[in-house]
Order: sequence, then C-alpha cells, then structure tokens
Amino acid sequence: MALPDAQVGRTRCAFWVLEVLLFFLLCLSSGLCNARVRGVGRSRQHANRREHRGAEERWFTQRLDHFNGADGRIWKQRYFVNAQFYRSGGPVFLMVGGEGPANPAWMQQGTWLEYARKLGALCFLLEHRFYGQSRPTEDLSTANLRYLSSRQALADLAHFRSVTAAEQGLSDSKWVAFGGSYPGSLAAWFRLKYPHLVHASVATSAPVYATVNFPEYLEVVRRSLAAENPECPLLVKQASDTLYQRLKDPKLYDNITADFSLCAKLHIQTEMDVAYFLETLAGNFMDVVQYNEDNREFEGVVGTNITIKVLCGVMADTSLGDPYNRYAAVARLMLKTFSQKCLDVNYTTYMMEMTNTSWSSPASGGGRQWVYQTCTEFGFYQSTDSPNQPFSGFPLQYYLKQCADIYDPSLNESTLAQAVLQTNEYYGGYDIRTTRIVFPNGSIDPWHALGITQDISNNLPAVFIKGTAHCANMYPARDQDPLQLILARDHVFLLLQNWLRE
Ligand SMILES: *[C@@H]1O[C@H](CO)[C@@H](O)[C@H](O)[C@H]1NC(C)=O
Ligand SMILES: *[C@@H]1O[C@H](CO)[C@@H](O)[C@H](O)[C@H]1NC(C)=O
Ligand SMILES: *[C@@H]1O[C@H](CO)[C@@H](O)[C@H](O)[C@H]1NC(C)=O
Ligand SMILES: *[C@@H]1O[C@H](CO)[C@@H](O)[C@H](O)[C@H]1NC(C)=O
Ligand SMILES: *[C@@H]1O[C@H](CO)[C@@H](O)[C@H](O)[C@H]1NC(C)=O
Ligand SMILES: CC(=O)N[C@H]1CO[C@H](CO)[C@@H](O)[C@@H]1O
Repeated sequence: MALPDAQVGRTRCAFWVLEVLLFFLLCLSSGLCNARVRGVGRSRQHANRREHRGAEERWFTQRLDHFNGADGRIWKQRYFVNAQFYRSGGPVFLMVGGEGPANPAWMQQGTWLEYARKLGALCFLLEHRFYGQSRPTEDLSTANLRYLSSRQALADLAHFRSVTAAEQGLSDSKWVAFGGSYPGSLAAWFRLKYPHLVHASVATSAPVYATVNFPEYLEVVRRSLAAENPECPLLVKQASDTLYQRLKDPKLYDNITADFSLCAKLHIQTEMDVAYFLETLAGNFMDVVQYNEDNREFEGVVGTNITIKVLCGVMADTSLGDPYNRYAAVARLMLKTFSQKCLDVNYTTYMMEMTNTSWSSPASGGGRQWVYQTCTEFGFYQSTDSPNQPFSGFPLQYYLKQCADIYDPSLNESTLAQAVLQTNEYYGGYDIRTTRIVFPNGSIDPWHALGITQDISNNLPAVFIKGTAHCANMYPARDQDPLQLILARDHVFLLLQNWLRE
C-alpha cells in the first residue's frame, strides 16, 4: 500500500515495482515510472522478488560525487543488459532507472523492446543511485543523502554511457534514452545536458517542471472522476468534508474506526495524524486514477481490477448509505482487493520508518530517498490547497513539516522554494531547449499537469494519448488497448526511426 511518496509526491509508473503492495497501490517503484509511494512505512518491501529473473545483473563503478574532483570515493551501480535484438551498427537504448529498485522485467517486456527488435538495438537498464541495490553509501543518513540528486544521477548516466561505449566499441552508435515519470524527466534532461552522448529521448509522462505545491494533481483527479460521472467528484467531496468534520469529535472515533476497518482505535493527537489519515484515504482515488486500466499483466505491477468506473460506481450506490458511508465502502473494497484485514494508519509508525536510515528498513525501498528528493529538488506536493478538487485536510504544510521531521529541521518552505527555483533554472522547466525528445502523455494521468503537453517544436513533439493514465505507452501492447494508445506507440516508433537516420 501505500508507499511514501504519496505522502510526499507520488510519481512512478507502476512498473518498476517489485514490491508488493500492501494496500492501496503501492508501487514502490522500481524504477522507471514510479508511482506514488505512500506510507512507506506501511508498505512491506519484498523487493527484489523477481530481481534476477531473466536478465543478468552487472555492476559498474561510479564516483560518489561527480562534482568534486577531490573526492575519490567510488561505489558500484547495478545495471542489466539485453543483447538479443542487437544488430551490429544498431542503436543503443538506455532505460533510465528511477525512484525504486530497477525492475529487470523491463529487459523482457515493454514497448521499448518492440522498438529494439525492429531497430536492432542493444538495451541497457541502469538503476538509479540510492535505489534498489545501487547503494553508494553505508546507510541513508541525511548526511549521505546529500549525494542523491537528479544531477548526480545524470552524471552517472553520462559516465556509464561514455565508458560502456568506449569498452564495447559503441562510441559511434546512436544512444537513445527512455524513461517514464521521474525517469522520463531524467531521459529528457540527459539529452538536454549531454547532447553529445544522447541522440534522442523518449520521455513518457515526465514532470519536467518542479513546483513546491502541486494541488493541480488533485484537480486532474477531479476531472478524471468527473469524466466517468459528473456526480462522482461531488459525492467524494461531500464524503471527505463529512469525515473531516467528524474527526473533530472524539466521540465519533469508535464509529470511524469501525467504518474504515482501522487496525487500532483511531487516536488523533496532532494535525499530522489527521492529515495522514485523510491523505491515506484520498490515496485510494489518487492511485486508481493514476494507474487506471494500466497494463495489469505486466510483470511486477500490482494488478487490480479496480478502475475509476468501479470507484465511482461505489460512490453512486445509494444502497450503501450516505456519501460518507460509500467513501468508507471504497476504503473497505481496497482492503479486500489487497487482502488486508484492516487499515493500518499510524503517522508515528510512518515517521519511525521514514527516519530509519538503515538499508534494511522498510522505507529503504525508495520512500525515504524519494521523499528526500522532493524535499530538496522537486516539491511535487499533492496538497488539497485548491478549491477545485474534492478532498480535504492535507495542505502543503503537512508535506513541508515531513521534510523537517524526517531529514533536517532546517528544511522549510523557503529552502525548498529556492531549491525548486534552481531546479527549473538548471533544466529549463517547460522551456526545455534541445531537439529530438518525444513527450508522450496520458489525458487522465494527473502528472500531465507538469509535463510537456504541446509540441514545443518539430523536434520536441508531444504525443497525446486520450483516455490513458500514467506511462501507458511503455507497457507491452494488449489486445484491448485503445486505438489512441496503439497510434501513440506507432508515432513514437516513426519518430525514432526518423531521428536515427539523422
Ligand atoms: C455510531 O455508532 C453507533 C453504534 O454503532 C450508532 O448507533 C450511531 O448512529 C453511529 N453514529 C454515527 C454518526 O454514525
Ligand atoms: C501508533 O504507533 C505508536 C508507536 O508504535 C503507538 O505508540 C501508538 O499508540 C499508535 N497509535 C495508534 C492510534 O494506534
Ligand atoms: C475483481 O476480481 C475479483 C477476482 O477475480 C472478483 O471477485 C471481483 O468481483 C472483481 N471486482 C470488480 C469490482 O470487478
Ligand atoms: C531500522 O529498521 C531495521 C530493519 O527493520 C531495524 O532492525 C532497526 O531496528 C531499525 N532502526 C531503528 C532505529 O528503528
Ligand atoms: C528556513 O530555514 C533557514 C535555515 O535553513 C532559515 O534561515 C530561514 O529563516 C527559515 N525560513 C523560514 C520561513 O522559516
Ligand atoms: C492531458 C494532456 O495534457 N494532453 C496533452 C498531451 O499532448 C498533446 C499534444 O500532442 C496535447 O494536445 C494534449 O493536451
């Protein structure tokens, strides 16, 4: 269930995920597209269940700090190779890892391999530093996390690309970067910052614009629910307002405990407890919208048959009582779907897990690291600070306080605002200036609000996929794929084919 970036910035395509979910979706990514991660604490990490399946893992030596020539410390970064489609003289495809363990399932399945087969490409997947088995430091202390940033990750990619090309005679080959969600942004930025190393990029569902507060995420959730049934977000709003009010009356805690099948009696001590509880419940809707009908057969993806249609069906079902009762029914449905007996929401436990700096702690699957990146580079906080969205009770301050509580009391709104400004200054935000990057986006994916959604130029096209969610075009094709999705995959292929001739 929930992994932590929900709490702070849910991204991720479902796929990287190897972990298993606990109860809402989980997805602790495994890399490419990351999903949201919430309640890391509450998620269990069986990571790497499938870690060795198929693809052989290899290790590459990297420097800890690419930006300090006086620091000679090194570490080993994990990567995977698939040479099965390679034809001499063909391009090299590099899948960029993201905020979770790299999922070797990508070496067996996925649209990019289809492209590789047609184009004779050699395929690599490089795990992101500080995630999965790519562990540059002995633990995840806040001091060590200073070496975790998108800039260091891009320098890892550049070094991997240069050395691998030199060693394997691939220096004259055209390298193409792929990624979805945060790694989609990295794929775009890799081309932007290292144009001599990367010929083209496919940046799927990529949030290229950093922003401290991201209430637009929930606005898209509202629109995506409304597209199913205009009443649906209104009913959700009534329900969450009612719940928010009831949380103010301790006499109702027994009722709420029973209604939402909580594992322990509701016990509210701080505003953070309230916000965490409300955010967890809203997470049911956020996850379902973000991954609506994404390919559920993909190896490693948390599969469920719960779609926007199903949730809105429950919200409209008058036999379940008033909207508040239906909202509780949604929560119970999600528990049942993920075979959970009860809803374990405890902010104190979550904090204990998020502050644990051990590589063996539950939050080391990516939650502690990703939230650190949101606190120091991107923000992306999916707050309720907009009147045009249906949820209540988890404002920006709730997320900012976590940065201070988890990492360092000196992290506050102004330090993050500065950092976000610098991120956009460094990469250009929406105003990215380079060539040969395609930006596929799904119309119902809440992340498209921070993505490139219109062609910037002939050389920087957007590919719009009506009716799909986060990273849909990266999954293997299915019979039931909508026409738009099929066309989008073909469109990206034609672009690649043309670009590789240039
Ligand atoms: C709370 O639960 C009690 C006992 O089940 C029930 O009688 C009462 O109506 C409930 N109150 C609310 C506001 O749901
Ligand atoms: C949450 O967990 C903490 C520490 O494990 C415990 O002391 C507290 O009672 C729990 N709160 C609830 C509401 O269960
Ligand atoms: C989802 O699938 C399960 C098992 O196949 C089934 O029992 C359940 O009714 C389905 N739920 C929905 C909402 O379709
Ligand atoms: C951190 O997590 C590990 C693994 O779950 C556990 O053994 C250790 O006691 C935890 N450390 C703290 C300080 O809670
Ligand atoms: C934020 O923290 C910095 C130190 O890290 C401090 O100088 C500044 O006054 C703080 N700002 C606010 C708004 O608390
Ligand atoms: C949802 C969304 O923003 N979709 C955009 C994706 O890109 C196309 C351009 O190809 C835009 O027209 C869509 O609005």
